[in-house]
Amino acid sequence: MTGATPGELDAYLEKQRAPVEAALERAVSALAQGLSEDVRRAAGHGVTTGGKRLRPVLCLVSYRACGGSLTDAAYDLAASVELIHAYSLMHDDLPCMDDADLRRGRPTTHRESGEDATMRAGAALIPAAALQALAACEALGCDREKSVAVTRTLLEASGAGGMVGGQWLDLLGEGKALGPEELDGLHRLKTGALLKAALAMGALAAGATPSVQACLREYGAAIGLAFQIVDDILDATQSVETLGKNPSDATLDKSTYVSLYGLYEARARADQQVSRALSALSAAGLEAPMLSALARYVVQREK
Ligand code: GRG
Repeated sequence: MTGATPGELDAYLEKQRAPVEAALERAVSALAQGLSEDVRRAAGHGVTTGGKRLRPVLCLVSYRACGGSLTDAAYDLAASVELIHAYSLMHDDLPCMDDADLRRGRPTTHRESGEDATMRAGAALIPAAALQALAACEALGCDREKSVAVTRTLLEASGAGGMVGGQWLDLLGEGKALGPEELDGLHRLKTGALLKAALAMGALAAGATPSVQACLREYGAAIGLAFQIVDDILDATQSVETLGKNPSDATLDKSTYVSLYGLYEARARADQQVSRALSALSAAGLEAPMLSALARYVVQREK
């Protein structure tokens, strides 16, 4: 499986940027109607100020690879995953969690809009994301069963058996030296669950067969781990200016793939996960050059 070249992937990501941002703007405008001004500002700050938009892109590429067409409703579906991601970063940065000042090269949402507004905006984004996923499925012509399955996938990945559970393990792990299985388990939930859900939602909404869905989940699990390993490598090797965020894992006394394996071995493990992701794509027999390019991008990215 060769896949798209890095240049083709860059062009593709550039092409997706405007419709993804437009879908996020639509989501924030719809949500804003029921919110006070300070909470509206916090939601806008958390959702529409940058980020790589990897999760919506994964959802879109999966949907397309499984036969779907990229309409506004498809972008709305993809944006629903990013709403969850955005809230998780807003809450993660709060003083009661990582107490971060900087995210995406800008002051964090609570530094701009205050803790109360950030807490409420983040909480409002969770049901908004679920409702948006459901409405998008309906607009895409999914029947009730499929719409529920897609929405369930998003909520399960976001909850205690997914991202929230992973974050909890992460907080409990501060100041402790976690072993390989603990670290994998934590990140499978904290980072991997939502990345995997983005792919699964696209596949489900497009009506992919169970075996293709399973291969895409395997691909998602592999790139989820690769993504986190590289996140740890970047955290250990790049400056605050390059990463646009603080504090570092070392400051928070967190176990990382770098503290566990060292840089060289961590990099090798990320590459192994990319091979695993590419094998899953081959097994699915999917004609999806962007998915193979995205697997490589995850380990080659510089921020
Ligand atoms: C109350 C326990 C509890 C949890 C609430 C806060 C929270 C839920 C979850 C946090 C989960 C979290 C911070 C996951 C981080 C995943 C990760 C690697 C984020 C960085 O993703 P990128 O690089 O970010 O895609 P951009 O900025 O590009 O969008």
